[in-house]
Amino acid sequence: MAPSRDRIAEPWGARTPYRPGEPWPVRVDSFLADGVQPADVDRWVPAASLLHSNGDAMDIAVRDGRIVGVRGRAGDRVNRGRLGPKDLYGWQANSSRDRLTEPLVRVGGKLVPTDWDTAMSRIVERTRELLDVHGPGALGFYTSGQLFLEEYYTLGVIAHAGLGTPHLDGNTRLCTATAAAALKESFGCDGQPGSYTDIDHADVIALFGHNMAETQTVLWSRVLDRLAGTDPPRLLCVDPRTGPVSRSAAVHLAPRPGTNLALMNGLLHEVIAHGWIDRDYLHAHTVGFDDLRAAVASSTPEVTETVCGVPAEDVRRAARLVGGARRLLSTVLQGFYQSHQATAAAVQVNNLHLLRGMLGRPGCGVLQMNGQPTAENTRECGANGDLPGFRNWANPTHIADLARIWNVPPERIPHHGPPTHALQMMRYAEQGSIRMLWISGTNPAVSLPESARVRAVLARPGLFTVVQDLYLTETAHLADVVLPAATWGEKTGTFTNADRTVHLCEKAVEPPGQARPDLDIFLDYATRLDLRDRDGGPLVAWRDPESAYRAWQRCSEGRPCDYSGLDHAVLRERGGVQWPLDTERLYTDGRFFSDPDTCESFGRDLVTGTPLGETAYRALNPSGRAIIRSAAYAPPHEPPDDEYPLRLITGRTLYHFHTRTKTARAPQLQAAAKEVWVELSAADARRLGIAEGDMTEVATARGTVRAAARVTGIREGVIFLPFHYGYWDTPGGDHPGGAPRAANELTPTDWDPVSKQPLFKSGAARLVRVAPGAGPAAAPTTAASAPLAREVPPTEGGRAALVTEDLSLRPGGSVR
Ligand SMILES: Nc1nc2c(c(=O)[nH]1)N[C@H]1C(S)=C(S)[C@@H](COP(=O)(O)OP(=O)(O)OC[C@H]3O[C@@H](n4cnc5c(=O)[nH]c(N)nc54)[C@H](O)[C@@H]3O)O[C@H]1N2
Ligand SMILES: Nc1nc2c(c(=O)[nH]1)N[C@H]1C(S)=C(S)[C@@H](COP(=O)(O)OP(=O)(O)OC[C@H]3O[C@@H](n4cnc5c(=O)[nH]c(N)nc54)[C@H](O)[C@@H]3O)O[C@H]1N2
Ligand SMILES: [Mo]
Repeated sequence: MAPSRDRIAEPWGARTPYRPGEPWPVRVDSFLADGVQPADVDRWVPAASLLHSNGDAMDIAVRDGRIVGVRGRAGDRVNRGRLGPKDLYGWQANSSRDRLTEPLVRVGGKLVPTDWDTAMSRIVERTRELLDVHGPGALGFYTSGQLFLEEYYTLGVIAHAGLGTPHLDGNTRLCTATAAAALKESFGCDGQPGSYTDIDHADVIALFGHNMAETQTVLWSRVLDRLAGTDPPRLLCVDPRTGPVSRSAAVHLAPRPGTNLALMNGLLHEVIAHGWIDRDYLHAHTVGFDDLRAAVASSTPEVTETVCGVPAEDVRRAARLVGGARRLLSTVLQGFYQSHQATAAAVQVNNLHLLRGMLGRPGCGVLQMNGQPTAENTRECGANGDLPGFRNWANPTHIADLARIWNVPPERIPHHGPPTHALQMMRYAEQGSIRMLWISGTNPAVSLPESARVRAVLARPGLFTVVQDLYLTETAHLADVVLPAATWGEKTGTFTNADRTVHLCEKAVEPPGQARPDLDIFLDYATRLDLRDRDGGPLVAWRDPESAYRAWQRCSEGRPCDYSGLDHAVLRERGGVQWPLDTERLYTDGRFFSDPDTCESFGRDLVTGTPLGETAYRALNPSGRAIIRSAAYAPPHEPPDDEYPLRLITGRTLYHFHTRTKTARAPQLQAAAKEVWVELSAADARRLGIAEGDMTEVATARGTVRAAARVTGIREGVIFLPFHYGYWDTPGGDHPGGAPRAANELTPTDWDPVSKQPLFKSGAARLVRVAPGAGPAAAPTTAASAPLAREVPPTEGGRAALVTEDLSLRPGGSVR
């Protein structure tokens, strides 16, 4: 019998140490429902995880037509059998009794059950009416980073080629818009340069605003296994909080929130001043170095200390670490992306690699991370507003190419300006020009900034809202039509993780009641609208996941994200495979997708976000080099003052996913982090007279939230709120007395000018104690929310959370 382990208490499982350049050993994690033995399982159905962007390959255990557990796939390049806590326990949410099983429509102010025909007819009638009277600009679509590639591609074709509306975006705007923008600015095109296998080779790994231990637990296990082996890498952690990442780091920089660009400029200043740069690489493969050198000339460690609140000596140590690396891997995530100079700061990480000539070789990679599982596909397929295949809306040849593939007139495809971003769509809905908003796979009433305003917009009588979800969420509650969707395990589709690994995720069981796959819903809409191409044929000519995928393969062919070699048969046989077929790393030859005729974007001004245009781009970069873009630091928009003296940041905990619609319905996960808390430093706790567990009120200019205090190692002057806890009861049933607890009651409507990603990680706040606590806060003790106080009981899952970890298998030995 393989050993078992409580993976709530020990989220990263057993160590399997390895040395640089060795393959990561296999460890197969599995978790089956109570009383079910492996021999009881009828079928194992191949899938991959949909609760983060790591793309962990797994098989779903099916018994009597029901999901009864999961097991990691040993042979897969991404996880080699490992699964994280959300993967292991999260599937239980599928069979929650409160799944939506029939469509709902609003009648006399109330949502009442109906049939599909009635619900779809309402949507189609409203669409036609709006098209006739107001044109396509009255229609908006707000989708997700959690559906499948086939679904995004279909929705994108409907919106762009069928209806002709520019108002299509994903919640990826809140998530990975900056990753895409930073890649476009530096390399001319989206597309992840690095590979997860860079962890196997790197001697220095730098994490910029990325709490990998909690948000990509399996990737963090890979790092831990390198750290436990011979010749371990050294880590740089840039995060105002402490946690497993900072504790494992050789250097931890805890900057003031919102000063990332100043910090990066300081690091680059040191790297350049010490000549830790690869002149040959710079000369052969880049443009813009002189501008960068000038831009960071005054960013000495002392200046950096003043702005960022990080000791000058630590800046020097960090610069020595990255400047002396032989194989440097960097990862970037929300600590950088959800800030006011997000793209400008993320681009400096790319610059660090360009300066050092560290790209396209084993161990030398940048991972401008994704967050959501399928965010990559939202971007590739153009459901984030961009055009599919990373095509450039400002390049008429790209538009003509798409028009040919879709067989529509080029003028049908909206391309007269940048696509409408999510917060702008909300603004149009508020002003009344968007009159129908179709929301799929996202819960904006909780996840968009300034919740009070979002609720008001979604509830506006003039706005017809469609919500397509699994549950009656806070958002669905405000809808005019609610469509019950099938989800992971109940439908087949393809998706791509943060390192370009594509997985086929197959249907294991039937969806509950009348719930339907998102693909079927979009196809039904296209059919009912009778969308046609220019020869009168059906615009959307595919009928199922397989034919939708083939259509996407044709659309992506010849573009950087070329799926043409990745047939379903290949994915079935091999598990995870990277695009383009078997390309471990992009840019191995120092050639980029940045040639003016190829590139996805002609670039933007990093300070204002203004598109720079083709002429300027051709002059700057005529021949496909990487672009070194620089920018001066500017202070955050809402600095602390007397009334709001603290800096509020928001984010995640290991056990929950976003608005918890799935994780609150998985008992082990919900029990591990039952209720909202606020993290503060010991110094602030003393000053404010707050003790562990005390009930506090957090206030900003937007609103207030009640949360129990957790005193942690966070930077003084900074407080942290997890954003998982909605304003409305979920089956967790744990909302205390109706006091607001959602982080986004507090956040501002504001965004990075280049990527248009909202600023969830800055803002001024006040914290006061309102009542003594009845015990410690319900915050996990295992990671960044670990208490300073020793008497807090550790977070454990007990018997119900025991997971089998099999270390006896070899890669290939257990693939299905
Ligand atoms: N457990 C779990 N895993 C998840 C998710 C989840 O909800 N739960 N969601 C997935 C998704 S969609 C995403 S986008 C990713 C997000 O993954 P991460 O980006 O790792 O998660 P966050 O908690 O949003 O933010 C990361 C860190 O940024 C730090 N930070 C805040 N402000 C600043 C700043 O100004 N500068 C710097 N340098 N750091 C700062 C915070 O202290 C925090 O530790 O996680 C994915 N994985
Ligand atoms: N304050 C603050 N706010 C944030 C962030 C932060 O760090 N701080 N992070 C931002 C980030 S990075 C992200 S990614 C967003 C996430 O924000 P959301 O996307 O709003 O959060 P989720 O809870 O994942 O919502 C996904 C919804 O889709 C449903 N769903 C799941 N699977 C399917 C399916 O197959 N089909 C359909 N139709 N529906 C499905 C779920 O039930 C759920 O209601 O939040 C953002 N908001
Ligand atoms: Mo995200």
